[in-house]
Amino acid sequence: MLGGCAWDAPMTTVIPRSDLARAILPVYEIITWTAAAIALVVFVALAWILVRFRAGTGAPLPAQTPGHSLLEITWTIAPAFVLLVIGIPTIQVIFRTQEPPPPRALEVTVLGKQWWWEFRYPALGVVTANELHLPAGRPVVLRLEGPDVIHSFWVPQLGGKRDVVPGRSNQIVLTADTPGEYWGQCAEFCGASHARMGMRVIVDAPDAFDRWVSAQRAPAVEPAGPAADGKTIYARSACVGCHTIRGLSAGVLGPDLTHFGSRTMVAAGLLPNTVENVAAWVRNPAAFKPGVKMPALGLSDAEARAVAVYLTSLK
Ligand code: HEC
Ligand SMILES: [Cu+2]
Repeated sequence: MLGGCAWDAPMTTVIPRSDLARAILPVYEIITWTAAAIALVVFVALAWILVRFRAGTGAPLPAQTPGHSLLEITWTIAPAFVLLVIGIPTIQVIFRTQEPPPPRALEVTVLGKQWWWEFRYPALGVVTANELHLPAGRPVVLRLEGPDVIHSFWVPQLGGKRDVVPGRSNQIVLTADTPGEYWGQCAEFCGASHARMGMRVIVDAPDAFDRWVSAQRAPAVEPAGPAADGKTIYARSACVGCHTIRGLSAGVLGPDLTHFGSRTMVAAGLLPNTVENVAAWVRNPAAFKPGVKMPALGLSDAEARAVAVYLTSLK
């Protein structure tokens, strides 16, 4: 209960920041308060019965009541009433959360992979990973797909979780309303590093979103100075088989790194995107994520650092 009272809680469900989350919140409140009221009645009654009817050892069997119509009717009707109170708003909101996207909705394909997220904007020609940018005030439809196992897309302040099922396309339709940064997390156990499959959603004001899109569409910057050495090392290492940097490599097993330096975090919300963290990650990814699908490639500290300087320069 004390944990629930934390004020600085980026994964709160009770401060909604999208139309979808605002639609779901009242159901959560109704269920919480109904359950709290019932728990109060049950525990007070239990405590009272325990104290009032306490009998020592050897006390005779109390009077037995075989069948009591009034009691039985009451405890049938009361729960049915509770189910109605919970069920009616729940069903209304379930239909609300399944609405088809409006025609002007921005489409984003969300791919859940062990243990990171890929975001593709087919109409904009943008591919990125782990940080989803959305324009405030515009409806979006997130098409959830996955190549490996079942994951679940969950950004509490933007709405309820929804499973990402291989071979199926689930979708979430929402309009984020407040620019800001929101934390998300895979919410369906998907293997060793499930707990480290986080993400960030960055909701931008519309003009900031347009600027982000043009920056993402631009080709990767040409590095100068130490970053140029990093590029050479990257280009001759196995990195190119798994990662895309447009104009340089076209791997698809790992995140697109064309604009890696524009992301705030490394490895699905795990570490701040600094040269030190990227170098440490490239040296030994498994130290950060058990079971990770990126091997350690035996780069020296100096090589890893040069690669990190290069990658973080790709704004
Ligand atoms: C066998 C495929 C493979 C190879 C080879 C590989 N990677 Fe990766 N890489 C991945 C995968 C998969 C991830 C996602 C890991 C995760 O977050 O769970 C990843 C993640 C990363 C990330 C973090 C990306 C982000 O958005 O957070 C960086 C940076 C990175 N790799 C750099 C490199 C560099 C540099 C090399 C070469 C020295 C390399 N990788 C070689 C598969 C690979
Ligand atoms: Cu998971």
